[in-house]
Formats: sequence, C-alpha cells, structure tokens
Amino acid sequence: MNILLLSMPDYFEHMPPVAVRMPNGALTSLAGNVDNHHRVAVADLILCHDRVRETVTKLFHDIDPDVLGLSVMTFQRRTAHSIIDLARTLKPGVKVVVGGYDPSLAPDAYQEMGVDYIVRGEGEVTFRELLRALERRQGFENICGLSYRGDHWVHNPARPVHRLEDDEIWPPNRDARVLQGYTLLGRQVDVIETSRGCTYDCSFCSIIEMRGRNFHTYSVKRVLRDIRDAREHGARTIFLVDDNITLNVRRFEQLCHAIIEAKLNKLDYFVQAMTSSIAAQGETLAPLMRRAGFRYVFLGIENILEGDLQFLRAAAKNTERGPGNHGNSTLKAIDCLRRNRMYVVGGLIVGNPDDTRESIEANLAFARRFVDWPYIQHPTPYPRTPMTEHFRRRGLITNHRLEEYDGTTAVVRTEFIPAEEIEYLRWKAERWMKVRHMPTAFLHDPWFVLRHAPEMLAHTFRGCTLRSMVGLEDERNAFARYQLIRRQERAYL
Ligand code: B12
Ligand code: SF4
Repeated sequence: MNILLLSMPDYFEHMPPVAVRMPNGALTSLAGNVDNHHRVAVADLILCHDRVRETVTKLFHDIDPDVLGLSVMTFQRRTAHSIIDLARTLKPGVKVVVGGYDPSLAPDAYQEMGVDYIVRGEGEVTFRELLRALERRQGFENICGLSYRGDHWVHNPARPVHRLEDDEIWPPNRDARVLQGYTLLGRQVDVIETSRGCTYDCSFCSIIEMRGRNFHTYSVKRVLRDIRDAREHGARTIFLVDDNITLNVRRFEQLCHAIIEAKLNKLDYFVQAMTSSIAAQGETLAPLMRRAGFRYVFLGIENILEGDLQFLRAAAKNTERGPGNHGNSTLKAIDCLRRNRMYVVGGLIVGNPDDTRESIEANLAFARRFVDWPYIQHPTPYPRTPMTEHFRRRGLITNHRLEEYDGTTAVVRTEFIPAEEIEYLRWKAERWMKVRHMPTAFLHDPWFVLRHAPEMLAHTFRGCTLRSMVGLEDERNAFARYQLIRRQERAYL
C-alpha cells in the first residue's frame, strides 16, 4: 500500500520556522515499523508551513496514498481538520488515520472529523497491525489501541506500553522523508529517542494520561546506531526527545561515555532535564554531558514560587535531594550546567490560578537574571490533564479556541489578573531576553546569524515599531498588533 504520513505545520512563539524546523520523531518511527513492502512517505509540514495546500496536493499526486496518517497536537487540531477536508477532495476513498497526543486524549473530537481510524497511545505496532488488517481485509476487533468506525465508533482496549528493552520497536526510517530543510539555528537537526515515559505526575503534563507512570529505555547500542543514522542523513544537531532522560542518571552517564567513545561527540546535543537530578548529580553528570557534545539543556523549572510548584505538582522534581537538602534545586542546577559551559533553556509556567502580578514579575525577573534562553509558557488546559480539571472547576478558562492553545497564548486567567494581561507581561519581558542570547548564537553559527538576524529579530519584535521601542507609543498597541499578526499566522490553509 502507499502510505503518506504528515505532521502539522503549526508552530508556536518559541520555535519560529526561520530558526527551528524540527522533524517529528513519531512519523519516522511509524515508517520504520510497517512491513517493508509498503511504500511510505513522511512529510513534516513545518518545512512548507507557508504553502501547505500546494504541498499536500502535490504529495497526493506523487504518492497516491491509500492511507493518510496525521500526527496531531491539540493546538493543531483545526489545521488537521482542514487537511483531512482537503485530502477528501483530492482522493475521497483514502483511509485517514490520526494519532499523537490530541487524538489519543480527545478521540471524540476526531470522530466528527471524518477520520476512519484513531490510534491511541504508542503507535508503531497498532499501525502495523492496522495496515495488515486493511490489506488482508480482516476485522479490527483484535487490534489494541485502535478506535475505528463501523456502524458506530468502536474503541478497542488500550495497548499496554511497549517495553523498549525487547527490540519490539524497529528503528526509525529516515529514508521515508520526502521534504528537506530541517534546521536548528542553521544546522541540520534530527530527533532521537533513548527512552519513553516518566514516573512523575506534574499536573500540566499530558504524558501520564497518555501512557501511565513508567519508564522504558532503548539499549545504548541501539541509540548509538540511531545517532549514526541521523548523522548519515545529514544531522549536525541532535535533539533528544525523551520525556525525562534524567530519571536514571547512571544510564545517562553511560550514554554520554558511549557517545564520546563512539566519537559521536562532534555533534551538538539538546536535551530536556529535571532540575533535581542535575542539582544532585550534576557534578559528575554535567562535565560528561559537555564532553559528549551537549550544548543546550532545557530545564523544567516550571516556577520559582513554592505555591505554584505545589499547584503544578512539580515540587518533587524541583526539590534538592540528599541529607539536609530540601530547598529548590533550580539555582544549583543552573550553576552546575553553566560552569560546564552549557546553556540553560529555562522552562517556566506563569499565570497559574493564584498568581498575582508580583508573582509573575518575580518569575520573569528570575528568567532575566538566570537563564540563557527563556522558554516561558502559560498553563494550558490540554485534554485530560489534572490541571485542566482544576482550571475548569474554578471557572478560569477564558478561551476555548484550541488553535490558540500553543503555550504562549494565555487562555486562562488567574483569580487576580486577566489572561490578556498575563500574556502581555510575558511578551514584554521575553523579547529582550532572547536578543541577549544572539551574540552567543553568532559565535557558534556566525554565517547563519548574519544571514538571518534581521528575520529573527523581525519575528521576535513583530508588532513593534521604532516608536513603541523608544517609548513614544504605548507598548500595548504593539502587543495588540502582535496578537493580530499571530492570529493571521495560524491560518495555514
Ligand atoms: C520532544 C517534544 C517537543 C519538541 C520536539 C517536537 C517534534 N518536532 O517532534 C519541541 C521542544 C520542539 C516541542 C515543542 C512543543 N511541544 Co512538545 N513535546 C515533546 C515531547 C517531550 C516528546 C515528543 C516525542 O517526540 N516523543 C517521541 C515520539 C515517538 O512519541 P509520540 O510523539 O508520542 O508519538 C507516538 C504516539 O503518540 C503515536 N503517534 C504520534 N503521531 C502519530 C500519527 C499516526 C498516524 C499514528 C498512527 C500514531 C501516532 O505513535 C508514536 C510512536 O509510538 C512530548 C511529550 C511529553 N512527555 O511531554 C511533548 C508534547 C508532545 N509537546 C507538547 C506541546 C504542547 C508542545 C508545544 C505546543 C509547546 C511546548 N510545550 O513546548 C510546542 C509546539 C511545537 C511546534 N510545533 O511548534 C504537548 C502536547 C499536548 C497536547 N495535548 O497537544 C506534549 C505532550 C507535552 C505536554 N505539555 O504534555 N515538543
Ligand atoms: S517530570 Fe516532565 S515528563 Fe515527567 S510528568 Fe513532569 S513534566 Fe511530565
């Protein structure tokens, strides 16, 4: 069969496509796990976000898919709907399958969208079995993790999470990609998984409802093979997409050693990490990470105030461990990473239910002072997270347009401040923090920064004018223009 797999073109504030166009790891993993007589094409639509209709039309013409698969996050749901409508006009009989976080956690929304199958949770084996059933014209009743349309919608039982240790999941297939242009600040980027899952239960995170609290790991040998494969496909930067690689620090250290021994440490690595692990074990881990090529570490700081951390259920992962140590581990983790010449991408969440202007300002001031690149978001009520329920109960959700649930649009208010004001505070502070990092980016990739600095600055300061920047115009006017531009950007088709 001919199979076309698409990821959505929707991007958000911290990932402007001029600087960041990342592949979707799910699609290549799915492509690597179908039986090998199928012809699979993977297209990450972020690579053509400004000509989606033309690209999808051309792909249908070139590939003539029997099956179309879409990977969707919640804020991309509206775009997914438009793409499904387009697909139906291009080839009415194409079988449409959706998967990823949004279809898994809000399957009902997709039933009304004219899809044929919903793959819930991990997709590799479910999708493989679905294709076999389609090919052999068999029933679908034994395929765990699948929802399908008969006379009515049938939701088969969930599929147990995969034990990655058993090689049940075959390696990704990067040859299936049909579009080019992946980049992270000018270097070709690829994504690698070394583990899946997390044992914490932060209230804003979708992962627990998606797969429960567990942690499974690929062997170091397989990970090295995967990194080599990414490098052979042109990658110079690797983004480790693990949910929480720092759950097992000893294993992470082994991985760093293995990367160094395999001489794969000339690549740049990005990773997401938990502050408590870095604070507790960073003295041995951080130097090793640096030697292995790690350059940016996304730290899930979430918030610097204890009350907010309690609300986010993120206190445990941010608390310093060890005898007599019970304080917040953030500063120690940041210090450790910086001493080892790595940059801290500071993940903070502001606008929680009891936040005041002062508590938001305190977090912004912290980011200004301590992080190298701000990654500040607003709490966003994604389907079925405990946090969503909390906001709903307290009547604080003010915006139900899901395409705006991108993390940097405030869609909830606090008990004290309106959503718009929260977003304004973040927007106003964050732009300048980003500019500060430009010289560092320049030293690493001078050619890219020279060529693209005007575009990057134009993105960061869209809505602003010289007058608003020197104080001759109210910045709120600039913010209003920014919001308008952002709304226009969201129309991908
Ligand atoms: C790595 C990551 C990123 C990376 C890379 C994204 C990329 N291009 O792949 C970066 C940092 C760029 C990123 C950004 C964002 N992310 Co993100 N990200 C993740 C993370 C940690 C891992 C995703 C991953 O690659 N997993 C590995 C792959 C193999 O697994 P998978 O994607 O789940 O796919 C499996 C199944 O879902 C299924 N499947 C998926 N697609 C399909 C399609 C078909 C057809 C089928 C059959 C099956 C299927 O099968 C796959 C294999 O088993 C997740 C999860 C988490 N723990 O928080 C969040 C997560 C996906 N991100 C999320 C969000 C909200 C975002 C942002 C909007 C804001 C943010 N929080 O940073 C931005 C938007 C990005 C953009 N497009 O501009 C949310 C999504 C919530 C939701 N309900 O939609 C998650 C779940 C985190 C959370 N908050 O809980 N993200
Ligand atoms: S530690 Fe990270 S991956 Fe784990 S539940 Fe919290 S936010 Fe999600």
